Amino acid sequence: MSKIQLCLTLLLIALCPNIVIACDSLELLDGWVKKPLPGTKYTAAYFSIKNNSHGTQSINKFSSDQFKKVMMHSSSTNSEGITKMNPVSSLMLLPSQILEAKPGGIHLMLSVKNFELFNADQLISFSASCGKNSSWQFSLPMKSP
Ligand SMILES: [Cu+2]
Repeated sequence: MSKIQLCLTLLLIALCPNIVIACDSLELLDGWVKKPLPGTKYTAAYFSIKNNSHGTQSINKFSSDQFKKVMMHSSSTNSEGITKMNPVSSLMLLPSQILEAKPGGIHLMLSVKNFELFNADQLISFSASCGKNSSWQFSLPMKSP
């Protein structure tokens, strides 16, 4: 690639607002983890995340050492009032968008290792992955439901 071609390519990347880039500029506004009840295998985490960048951000995985598994789910209620949860493969945030994960909607489903390990107000560390070599760490407090 010539120098001019390289410059043009870089310029194009800089000018294009909808290119998906790394996990940059994600800001946690709020969030919490529901303290698992004794004997339960799953609990959930909720949050508000803002994309402060000029590019679209896409989170394709969450993980936490304090849980066996972290899954992205969305809940929906049909016309008969039955609520179903479906796996979500990625969460997309447009520039300046605030993504709200809340009860009855998008949430993180957490598979519990041992409920006795948790105390109320304990901080749970998460890592969000936005593609190759790009991750973002944040923590959420645990609260009793
Ligand atoms: Cu779920």
